[in-house]
Amino acid sequence: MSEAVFQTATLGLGGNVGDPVHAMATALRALDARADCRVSAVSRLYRTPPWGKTDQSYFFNSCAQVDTSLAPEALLDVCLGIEHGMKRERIERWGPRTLDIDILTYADVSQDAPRLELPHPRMTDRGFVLMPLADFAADLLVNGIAVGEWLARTDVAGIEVADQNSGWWHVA
Ligand code: A4P
Ligand code: MG
Repeated sequence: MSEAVFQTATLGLGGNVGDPVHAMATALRALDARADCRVSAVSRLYRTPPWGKTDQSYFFNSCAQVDTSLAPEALLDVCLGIEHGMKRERIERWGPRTLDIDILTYADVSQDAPRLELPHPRMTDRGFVLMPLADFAADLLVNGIAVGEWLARTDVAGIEVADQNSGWWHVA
């Protein structure tokens, strides 16, 4: 039997309906419980002003690193399955949601397939992604530039740390 090869992916999680912190924590625990995924780093928990469509509630956001033997599209299927399990209602683009999981990066894969674009096309101009991601991956190169440098170029007004403890996802 051959050993599975594990790759490192990063995820962005967020939500602003119901109990998004519980939803994110449940999603991370579900991923970590799988034999083909291991959650190897989690950011602090952030409270962030709505981006894009601004007349909605504040979001909670976090990022995580996952070591996985799943191919990128299979990891997306797992994440979408978890989202649907949380009964997310997809009403409008950038609108309210209980849980959204984006695959930010997968190893050094770069692809623009519509079903899965990597790196995530909007991650480099979103403070609510870059700030949590920089907690554990400030040196990760995205499109040739480090996450910490992308963050320095980005507006982070109004973003607050809601929980300093990166173990929040074990208890929420
Ligand atoms: N898809 C393609 N590439 C990817 C990828 N790298 N990761 C496809 C995940 N999915 C990817 O996703 C629609 C489809 O995109 C998926 O089925 C997958 O095949 P979606 O999440 O339902 O799309 P969306 O959310 O309507 O649009 P978009 O642009 O993905 O929105 P985002 O980026 O998810 O942003 N403000 C704050 N403060 N915090 C937030 O978390 N989130 C959003 C939504 C807006 N404003 C926010 C926040
Ligand atoms: Mg999305």
